[in-house]
Amino acid sequence: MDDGQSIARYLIERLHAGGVRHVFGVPGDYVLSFLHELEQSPLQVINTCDEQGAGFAADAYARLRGLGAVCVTYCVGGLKVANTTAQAFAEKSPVVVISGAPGTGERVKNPLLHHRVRDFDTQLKVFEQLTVAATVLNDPQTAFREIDRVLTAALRYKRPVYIELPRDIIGAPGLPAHTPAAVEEGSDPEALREAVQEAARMINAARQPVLIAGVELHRFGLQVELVHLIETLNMPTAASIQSKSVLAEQHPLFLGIYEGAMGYEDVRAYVESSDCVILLGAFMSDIDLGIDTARLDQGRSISVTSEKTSIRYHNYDNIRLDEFMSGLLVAGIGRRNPGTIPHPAPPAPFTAVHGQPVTVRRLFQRLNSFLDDATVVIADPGDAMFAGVDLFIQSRTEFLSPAYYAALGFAVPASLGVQLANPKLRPLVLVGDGAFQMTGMELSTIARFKLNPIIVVLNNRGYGTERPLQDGAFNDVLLWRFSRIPEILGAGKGFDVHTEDELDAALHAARAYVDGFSILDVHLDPKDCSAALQRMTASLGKRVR
Ligand SMILES: Cc1ncc(C[n+]2csc(CCOP(=O)(O)OP(=O)(O)O)c2C)c(N)n1
Ligand SMILES: [Mg+2]
Repeated sequence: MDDGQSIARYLIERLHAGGVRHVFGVPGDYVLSFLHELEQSPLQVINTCDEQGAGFAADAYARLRGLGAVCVTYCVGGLKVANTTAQAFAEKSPVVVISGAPGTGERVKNPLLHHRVRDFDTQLKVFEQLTVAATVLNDPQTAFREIDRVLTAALRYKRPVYIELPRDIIGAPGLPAHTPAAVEEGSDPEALREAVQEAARMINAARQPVLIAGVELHRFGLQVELVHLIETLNMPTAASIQSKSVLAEQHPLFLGIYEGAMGYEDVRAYVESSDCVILLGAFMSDIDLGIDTARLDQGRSISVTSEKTSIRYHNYDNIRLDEFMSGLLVAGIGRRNPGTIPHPAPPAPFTAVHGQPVTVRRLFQRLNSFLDDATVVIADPGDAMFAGVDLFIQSRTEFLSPAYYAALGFAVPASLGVQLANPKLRPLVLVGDGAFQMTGMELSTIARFKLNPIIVVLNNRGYGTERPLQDGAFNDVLLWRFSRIPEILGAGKGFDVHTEDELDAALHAARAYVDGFSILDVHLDPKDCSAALQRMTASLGKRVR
């Protein structure tokens, strides 16, 4: 590394080393000089219509590539990504939030510089709550070490971090001859050995052990290791809504999605009658637990995440999930013979009925046969997500959804992040009409960068998920002509879909059209919803009223 390298260049170099190739954001005067540095670098700036779109795109990018970055200006931009950063924190997505800021020299005498809220550190304080590590690079002596510290935390915990760049500092050289800090941090070997042995004893003694594969297996890229482990042990395995697609759903050991009484009864019964539930990388949220209907007993559970390991009622420190998994392989666990286990039924073939209005159930039946290995399903947290949970995910198809934090408006900008993270993938975006009205304008960014996701708008004329809980005019939205958005943008193709045969034709045409995005306006009865949403609102409705 060159002596005298600037703080901006070092940050860019470390992002690049972490796998980042695109930085999403919106410019502003406090961050212009950093954006200029980015433009001179191998990283590409993807400027979006709105910062929230940039934040969601970076979140999806990070979920696929292991690190993402969003770059915004001070407060007016930064505070707009507070929500997307909160989601990245809650759902374990390592996004680096980079914000420009007034220069240190500009702050003396405490002037009322534009974009300032209360104090100069107001935005920092907000992001300290939303990230695992936050820093202001206001000292060239410590800047490189600070960059190493926060990036290491993002990779270690798969959570967002915050880096504030006072604009008069970023061109300054950091300490010469700095060596980047190592990221790898192994388990405590004694703790690992004892935890693995205890787990092995418990599994061997169990009548019906079962594994729940959690979202961290996706974030840490441990899917291949998971398959190896369950095939070696012959262990029946469920996923949660958050981790859907972590295991191919046609795998013979796959039980289905476990979500308490919200999911399928045979999966619930199998998991809840187990005397040893092995949770790997699973953070079970209320939605994952079927809004309090799940019955998982800590006294018969082994739970290992990157943050915490517990076996029954006691905890171990400093255990890495990947090392625990490889430990189990050689711990003398007897191969199981689970006999007949629940398994999701493969989708029924779909034949379009001419002139038949599309229903949610039939839409998803049709979408099942649309998925292939190059598809990433991105579901927004309305009925798109609930119905999407019942999609049958074959082999390596990815399913992305903010199933825990559940911020509406994720899916369209996420497709921007996904396709830049991996251009071989073609996103299938499932989004409600309400959610589309929040962030759908990022189609404009998608058009500018010539990407080609297929957007399916579930148009039920409003906030359908809310209607069964408490209906009112506040759940209505204006009926947009979604299929005509390509006319405004001068790009893409639109399809107006009322019937099953129109749906079929539109999906065929969308798949064949690869030069831009497609948007399908799928008209649904406002009272129609998926079976999964009916199960969810039946549980949640009791809480709301
Ligand atoms: C940012 C945000 N605001 C509000 C909510 C609360 N909310 C959850 S579902 C929903 C309705 C979504 O409507 P739409 O996108 O049309 O999907 P639908 O429920 O009709 O399938 C709302 C408002 C939320 N989850 N996120
Ligand atoms: Mg809707």
